[in-house]
Amino acid sequence: MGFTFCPCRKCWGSKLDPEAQRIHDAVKKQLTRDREIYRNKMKILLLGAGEAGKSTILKQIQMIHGRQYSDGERRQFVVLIRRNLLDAIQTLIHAMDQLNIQYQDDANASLAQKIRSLSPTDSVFDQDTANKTEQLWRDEGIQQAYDRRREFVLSDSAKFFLDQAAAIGTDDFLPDDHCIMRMRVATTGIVEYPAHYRGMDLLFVDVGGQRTERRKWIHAFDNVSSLFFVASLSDYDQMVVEAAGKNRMEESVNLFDTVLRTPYFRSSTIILFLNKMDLLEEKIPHSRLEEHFPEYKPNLPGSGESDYERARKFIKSLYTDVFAGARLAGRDEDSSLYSHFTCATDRSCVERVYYNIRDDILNRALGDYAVG
Ligand SMILES: Nc1nc2c(ncn2[C@@H]2O[C@H](COP(=O)(O)OP(=O)(O)OP(=O)(O)O)[C@@H](O)[C@H]2O)c(=O)[nH]1
Ligand SMILES: [Mg+2]
Repeated sequence: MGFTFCPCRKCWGSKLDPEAQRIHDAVKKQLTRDREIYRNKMKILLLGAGEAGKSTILKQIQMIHGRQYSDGERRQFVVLIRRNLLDAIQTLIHAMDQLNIQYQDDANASLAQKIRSLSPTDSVFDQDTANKTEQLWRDEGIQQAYDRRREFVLSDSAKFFLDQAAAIGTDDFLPDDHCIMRMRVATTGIVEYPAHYRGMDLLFVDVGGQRTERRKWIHAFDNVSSLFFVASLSDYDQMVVEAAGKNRMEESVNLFDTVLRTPYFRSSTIILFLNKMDLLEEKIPHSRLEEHFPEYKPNLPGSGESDYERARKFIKSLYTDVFAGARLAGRDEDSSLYSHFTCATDRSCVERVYYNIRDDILNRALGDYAVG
């Protein structure tokens, strides 16, 4: 039987039988085709649990790449922001019943009845409703319910919108960039955002992080050059929206583990965004991390390290430990994890981190295609 020499450097000098040679040639041909297709393209996939901040980070990245919102687009966002506002106050009204909290003022109790009956799809969120919402938000009872928000599911941007309820109700309200970053619209399906940089076509791919959305993720796993995993630092005392009683941070860490063990990403470099550091800093003095994660040892006074810094380190270690475990269980030795603390609603913070990683991931992708 005639043998030929394999032409690739790895098996230089070894002989292949004709069938192996045929497969080898076909694979090489496919690789060359792929290399041509993807030479100037880079796909960056964002994964993470629901509400971690994936879409917000992407909105910032799009703006860093020059995207600007027109007045027409901003006007379309008004409806969504008013819906966020109505959802926030209705959630608090519902929580008042659940937690058996009384309104400070009887007049506010009847206001609450009116607001409770509004449908989020109605376009009745006018100035009068906005004023009533603001009045209710100032009620002592509603504030008590807000302080107990970890006992129910309330959007992280609720306070931001409730604090400016009356302004949001005015006819000429037009959200600025910061307001757009605080808006909450759960992603459904797979959403792609193209961008260009250094002659490369970048394709950012955003997916929905809620449980029902995750089964669609597989459709976005092909040809990923870089994987961003987004995790919230402040969800240690919150429950999963889709599964009351399940701790959100625990769910996110488990999800990270699953992603790391997915064969598609076994050798991928992972960029971990430990997001919502502003909310962690705000929350840590009031809500004890050790109540939810008993392994966490709070800071001792006089040690020179704040509780916030210590909590950040601890949460980061939950993810890095999982990465180390996945490595032991068969992840590629060369795969790396880079983590960054972020506040996605803060442009300068995302800019700093993104500039830091953009050239790196690009050089790595170019390096990959240079091989062979
Ligand atoms: N304060 C604060 N809010 C944030 C931060 N990141 C995101 N948010 C808010 O958190 C909410 C959820 O953010 P999204 O970007 O929609 O989260 P997501 O990961 O895309 O969620 P899904 O689409 O459901 O998977 C929005 O209201 C954001 O404004 C942050 O760093 N700080
Ligand atoms: Mg999203």
